[in-house]
Amino acid sequence: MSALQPSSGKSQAAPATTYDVVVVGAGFAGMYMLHRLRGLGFSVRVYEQGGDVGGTWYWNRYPGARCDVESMQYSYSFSDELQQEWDWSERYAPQPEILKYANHVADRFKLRSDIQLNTRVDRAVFDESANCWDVTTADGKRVNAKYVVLATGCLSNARMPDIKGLSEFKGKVYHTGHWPHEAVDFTGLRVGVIGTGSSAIQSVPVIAEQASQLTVFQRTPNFSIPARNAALTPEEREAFRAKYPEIRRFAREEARNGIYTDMPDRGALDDGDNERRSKYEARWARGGLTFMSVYNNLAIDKAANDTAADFVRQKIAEIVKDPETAKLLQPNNHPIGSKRICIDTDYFATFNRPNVKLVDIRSNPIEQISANAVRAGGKDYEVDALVLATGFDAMTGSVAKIDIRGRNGLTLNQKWAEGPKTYLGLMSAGFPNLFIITGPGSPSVLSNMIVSIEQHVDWIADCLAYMRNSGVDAMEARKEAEDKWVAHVNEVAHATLYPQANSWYMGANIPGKPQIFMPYIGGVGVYRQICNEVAANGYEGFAMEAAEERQKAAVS
Ligand code: NA7
Repeated sequence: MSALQPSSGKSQAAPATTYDVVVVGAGFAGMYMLHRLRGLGFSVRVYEQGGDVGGTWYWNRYPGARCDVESMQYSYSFSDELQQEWDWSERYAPQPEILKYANHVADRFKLRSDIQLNTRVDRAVFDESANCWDVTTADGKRVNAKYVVLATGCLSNARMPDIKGLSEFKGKVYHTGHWPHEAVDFTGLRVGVIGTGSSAIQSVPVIAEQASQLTVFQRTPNFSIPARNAALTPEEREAFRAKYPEIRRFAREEARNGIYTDMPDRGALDDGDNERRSKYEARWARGGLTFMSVYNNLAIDKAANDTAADFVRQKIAEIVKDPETAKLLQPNNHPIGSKRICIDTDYFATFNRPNVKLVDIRSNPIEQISANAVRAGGKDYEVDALVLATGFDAMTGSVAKIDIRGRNGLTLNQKWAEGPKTYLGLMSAGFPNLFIITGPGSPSVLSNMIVSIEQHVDWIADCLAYMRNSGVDAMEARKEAEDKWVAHVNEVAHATLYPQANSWYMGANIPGKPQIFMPYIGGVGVYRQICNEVAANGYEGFAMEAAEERQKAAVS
């Protein structure tokens, strides 16, 4: 008899439909996973809770939404035809274009027939007697799958803030991560934006152009670098395409964050003040996420980091005319880069507009929301519409929403109660044949996500082919290997300045969430090498159970 205990307590007949693999999510990870597995001849069903493919780009439709990685690099590399034929319009593609690209990929590789939209996976229970997963979707249907791959995304579980009176508000309330499909027009409205992370930093300048009055409620100021977005010319695209083999190789193997850029060979304190300043100026003028690559020690040496942080604080003071507002906008409680750096188009300059006001809710927290106002520091700020740019239950939030039960009925949520534990970010001990793409313990959100997605998908696909070819029925992370990896992830993180910020990397934005640095900060190149070596050594650290052994155990 199986050791699993369905929570309903009722015994159920096995589901009628069986797949080799169920993939949860049809974002960039789920789509490529499907493509690879199909190529290997596996039967696959992808369940997607959204009404179409695209994952995070399906949900995050807020004004000004763009990727913070340049389009030519934030794109699949697995098909040269695809990367040669797709024309990105701008240096940083806007959300509608990225969504169009996702749809193009789904059509071009004929993925749709195996993707079931509008279908949330609610539950996945491992059947130890059969070494397979019993998967239940929200419509109550059940299927069997030998393997489950969670391609649920890291920033996919939008988080509503717990603010008193929010439900009393009479105007429209929007969350940036769950934006309506129809156009939202703020013309003539008084709008309040709560939060000043990347989503707010991108949307505030756009909303300010429409709203009659925009009030931004800021708890923590963030570092932001100009995006310097611009249309891409055909010549620029061609130059990029010609260099694609080297750009992609570098992004995979050498860049820490999966982004092609020049590598720094010295630290910030190795240069004199003038030299350093001119390097920061050059990066500021160039714009973009690679600002942090100007020196090689900004993430590890506080004194070095301070030089970059001071430079950006000074820029904010130069841009923002009102000194008090400028001071409030200058980040001062975390090292630059210890939260994902934001990139913007005119964010700081927006506060020079007469219709934009910044309210510091660090010193005067929001007390409550009423029918038509946000009250902070005893003062009512009247608004007609509210935009919650309050972020996500990142990395683990979407996984946690699924009732996942592994060996002995243990749930993944129970296992991860004190923080996520994985081996290589790919599997968690006690949950055989369950893989996670860009999960906690892998470089994931610290990188160009598509680079990390492709690496994980390729590794998992190769692994499944290996299991099939070697007659392996179940694969599982060994606890010792997992413990060692979790310790390593922590050790590497604590050698940097990252844990000094109350970031969503640390789970710090969710009250009660264990504060553990979740992504692996060792760099995508190093990480890829580790994963490849593990595979080359016969999947070291993973237990493999052969089908024969299970059959023998079943008859004895
Ligand atoms: P973030 O970066 O998590 O930002 C959320 C913002 O919302 C941040 O400024 C928070 O302040 C603020 N926040 C959250 N809850 C509250 C409450 N209850 N009251 C007031 N303010 C609040 O999410 P984003 O969507 O902007 O960006 C996520 C990632 O997407 C980003 O890193 C890019 O990689 C793309 P806090 O900092 O917690 O004081």
